[in-house]
Amino acid sequence: MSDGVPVLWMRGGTSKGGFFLKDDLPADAAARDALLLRIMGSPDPRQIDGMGGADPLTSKVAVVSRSAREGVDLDYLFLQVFVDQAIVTDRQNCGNMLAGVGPFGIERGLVPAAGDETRVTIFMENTGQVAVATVQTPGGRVTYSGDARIDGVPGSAAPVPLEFRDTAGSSCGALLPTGNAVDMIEGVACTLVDNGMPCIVLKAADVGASGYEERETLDAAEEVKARIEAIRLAAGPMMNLGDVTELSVPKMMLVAPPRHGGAVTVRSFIPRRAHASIGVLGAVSVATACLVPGSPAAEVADIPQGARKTLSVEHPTGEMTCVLETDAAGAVISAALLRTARKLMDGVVFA
Ligand code: NQM
Repeated sequence: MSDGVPVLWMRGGTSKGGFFLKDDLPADAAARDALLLRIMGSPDPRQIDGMGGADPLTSKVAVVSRSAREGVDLDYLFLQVFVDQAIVTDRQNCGNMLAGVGPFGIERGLVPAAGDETRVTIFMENTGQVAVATVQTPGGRVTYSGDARIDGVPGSAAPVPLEFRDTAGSSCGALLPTGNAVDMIEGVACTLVDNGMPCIVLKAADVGASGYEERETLDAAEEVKARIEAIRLAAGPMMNLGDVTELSVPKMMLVAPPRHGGAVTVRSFIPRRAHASIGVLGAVSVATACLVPGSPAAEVADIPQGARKTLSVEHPTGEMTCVLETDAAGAVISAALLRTARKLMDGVVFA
């Protein structure tokens, strides 16, 4: 690999990382992961010898290929490269990096641009589900500039709307893997939920937080972090995830009543660091938990009427709007969110 590996470095939503063509990486997973650790500079809290930004949100990789599946354009494998441990995991998905996959596929010629907007259907290999991203392609080229704003990213950019269907039970086998709206774990009422991302949703007040803290305050709150990690380790097997000591799931979602006219306030841990905002599928899963009668999230949430619900999930740097479609029984059948993406660097990275 001394000749380097072609890569496009991109911001996807509120995350950032390397986008690789599958064929440019070793086929052997162990060799691929060793290479990615070198590229990111892990394990090292500063990632000084690599491209990672010393934050789980900027130590991410998308592996993309043309899909052989009927009606699908691209296959996307997300890899989380841990910052301070020599771990690369495919056991979670990432809806933020997903926002860069469509633009990347068009840039690399895997998907033809189709008019001013190109709908790209993406198979998410981590969870075996499909998403549709709409990419702005005026004149047949991807454009990254535009008027769309998302909280957690300065300025504006071209919109990349994302649509998800049938994400329930993506990693845990069922929306509520224990079959319960509430499980008592370590004395705390929790909803174990997976609507695209395995999450443990609990009231911030039940673990000694307010739910309105800044990210830095939560990262320094050792007692809160110890309590929620104990809950997470106990919940892993209950969520069909097994021993989650070295996994980046489930995510911890601390909820509180909304303060800015939204549906709910969330402080998420991913899982040991506080998130600067909130993950995409994490937000979908929390918003879904708000619709589960009797859950801690439902107790603090303000839910609009109607089958099509626009839920604003408040987070440390603003809000994320999730549009959820529900069926006659009130189950969530699809989710739509707005993201943006930006091409930062196209070149060759050395390991
Ligand atoms: O939940 C961070 C992110 C994510 C994941 C994390 C994400 C999602 O913000 O879909 O986007 O939870 O590890 O990129």
